[in-house]
Amino acid sequence: MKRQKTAVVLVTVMMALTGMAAVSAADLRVMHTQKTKDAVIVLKSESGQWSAGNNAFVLEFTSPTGQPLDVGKVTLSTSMTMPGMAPMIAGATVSPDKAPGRYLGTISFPDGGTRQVTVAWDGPAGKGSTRFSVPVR
Ligand SMILES: [Cu+2]
Repeated sequence: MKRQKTAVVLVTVMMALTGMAAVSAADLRVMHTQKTKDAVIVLKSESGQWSAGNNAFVLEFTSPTGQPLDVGKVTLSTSMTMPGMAPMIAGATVSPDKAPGRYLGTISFPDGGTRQVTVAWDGPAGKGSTRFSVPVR
C-alpha cells in the first residue's frame, strides 16, 4: 500500500517536471515581440507557433533597456472575429515563473485563424496592456 502510494507520488512529480521542461527549455522560439513605452514583451513557445488544441507558452517582460521587469499579475486573452458569428474568445492561464518578468501560460483554441491577443499586467512596474495579433495554425 505504502509502496504504491510512493510510486504514484513519484509519477506525479516526474510528470510535473516533464511538463515544466516543456516550457523552460532554453531553445524556445519567439512567436511575437511587442514593444510598448514601458516594456518589451516576448511571447515564446517550443514550436514557435500556436496550433488548434492545447498550447503552452512563455511570456517574458523586460524594460526598454533589457532588465527583467516584475509586472505582477499578468493576463492574456484572445479574440477572433468570424463572419456571421459572435467573436470567439479564449483566455489563457498565466502564472509567474521563478525568474522575475517570466510567466508560464497555457491556452486552448478550438480552431485555427488569426487571434487578436490582449496582454495586461498590474504590479510593481506599473499597470499596462497591449494588443497584437498571432496566427493559430
Ligand atoms: Cu474561430
